[in-house]
Amino acid sequence: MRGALAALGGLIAGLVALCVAELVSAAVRPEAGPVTAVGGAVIARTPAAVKDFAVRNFGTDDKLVLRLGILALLALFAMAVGVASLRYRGVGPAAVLVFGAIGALAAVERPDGRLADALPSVVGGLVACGVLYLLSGRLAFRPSSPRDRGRDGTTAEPVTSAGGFDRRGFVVAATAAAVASAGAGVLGRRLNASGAAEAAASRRTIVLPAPSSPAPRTPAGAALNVRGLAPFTTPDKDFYRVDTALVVPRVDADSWRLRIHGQGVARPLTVSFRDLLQRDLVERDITLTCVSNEVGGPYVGNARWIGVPLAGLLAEAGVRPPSRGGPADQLVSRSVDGMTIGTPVEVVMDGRDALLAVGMNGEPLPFDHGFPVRMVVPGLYGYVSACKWLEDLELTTFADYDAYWVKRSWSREAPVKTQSRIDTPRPFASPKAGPVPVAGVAWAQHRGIDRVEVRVDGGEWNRAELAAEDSEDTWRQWTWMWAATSGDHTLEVRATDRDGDTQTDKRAGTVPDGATGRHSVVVAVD
Ligand SMILES: Nc1nc2c(c(=O)[nH]1)N[C@H]1C(S)=C(S)[C@@H](COP(=O)(O)O)O[C@H]1N2
Ligand SMILES: [Mo]
Repeated sequence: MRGALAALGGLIAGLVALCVAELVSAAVRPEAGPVTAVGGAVIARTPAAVKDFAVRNFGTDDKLVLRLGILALLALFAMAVGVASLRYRGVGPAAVLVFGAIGALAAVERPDGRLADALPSVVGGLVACGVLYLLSGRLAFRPSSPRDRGRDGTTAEPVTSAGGFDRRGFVVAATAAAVASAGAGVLGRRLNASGAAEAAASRRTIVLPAPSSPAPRTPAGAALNVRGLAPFTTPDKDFYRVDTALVVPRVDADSWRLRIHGQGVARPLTVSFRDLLQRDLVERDITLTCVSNEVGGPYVGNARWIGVPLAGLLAEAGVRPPSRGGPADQLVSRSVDGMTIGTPVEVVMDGRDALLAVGMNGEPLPFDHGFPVRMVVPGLYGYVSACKWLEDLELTTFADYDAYWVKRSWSREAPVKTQSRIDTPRPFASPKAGPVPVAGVAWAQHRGIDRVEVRVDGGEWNRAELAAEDSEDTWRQWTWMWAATSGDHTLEVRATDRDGDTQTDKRAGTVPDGATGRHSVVVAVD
């Protein structure tokens, strides 16, 4: 009984710590909360292969899994600490302080951490420390006191394993602590949500001006009508999301600024969101791909972006690419949450539609996809080009600086590899014998897709029918009518890009610069 109450006391102290920290984080910033901070520290230390595993197996849920994992561990520790402090009253508070210190360190050492970020964990830890001390005091055996004695001087309650401590006092104190901390937690949540609400309001008031260079009209034949095939334009809600942010940054567009500075920047610039909207905007269809996309995987999507051409802005700042004598070969984009992404200056300025995007599929960027401003560079994987929640552009060199992912075993430069995917039939589908449409997408951004071929059971390659090309920066749908015979069959696809390079069949993992190999699907025809 006493042990169970002690464990409960530990749990309540843990709850107090988290709720108080949530409240304090509302005054500092949501990202400084201990669970978020520790989660961030775990993410920052995760080896590329494990992170890739998490992205693959939990997808966008990987962050929820991490959060729940941290909470479960914390709950276990809290109960153990509660029990331990029965015997040694100092253990509990000491352990709570250690946890507080871990949270505080994790918050401060975030890429954009400040000293104030330690506050949520420190205050939460201190309050929890006091609560645990109080609770474990109620559970200590008390020497008999006059209040416990009957009128005749004998003890009213014999001191047994179930008694002899202040059970009622424990229950009262524990309940009070739980209720008060829950109140603090709810208030903290509310306050954190209201900061987000302001950002959401700033997003709602934005009216994107008409682009001075609209996207060329998508050819009628660019979208095939085959059931099960990914749509040519990926709706925002279905667009994959890959990032390290445990709390999606909610930036207020009204106070947002972008700084452009660094080596060879003759005229450093600071621009506001309004400044950006007053410039000539271009609108382009561009397919974005993640380097963590396995062969056949889902981390690729095509959207219609609106933005400011990056090359023009850099030229205004006096930047010259290396081929014209500029000293900087790397453009480092930095986000409000401290992410750093390095892109070759030469590529950004070679004439392709490298954008500071402000709109996605006709709307301001969704928060998940980088509101208010992100980069999009056709032909490069997202981790070397597509910085979301952008706030700083620094011109430097690859020799001088390694960006976030490069420090974690990914390549410095990473053009998108030519790839193709079978969307239908699905793996292990069982279509009826006869004509079965096989269809999917293929991409080789900034080179373009030249042809797609399909084969069955390792036989002859058959030319698939390609949808009309929208641009060389977008994926292309393809379809092939298969005369399916009953039995188990393997369908396999390969694409060839405009450089004449056909996808290799050599399997390679995603680390360090993107997966290779051919997508295949096994089906059981009826
Ligand atoms: N700030 C920030 N930007 C980021 C990332 C990130 O973790 N943080 N991830 C990059 C990666 S790896 C990819 S593939 C793209 C994904 O963009 P999306 O989530 O809008 O699809 O964003 C890039 N930009
Ligand atoms: Mo990525």
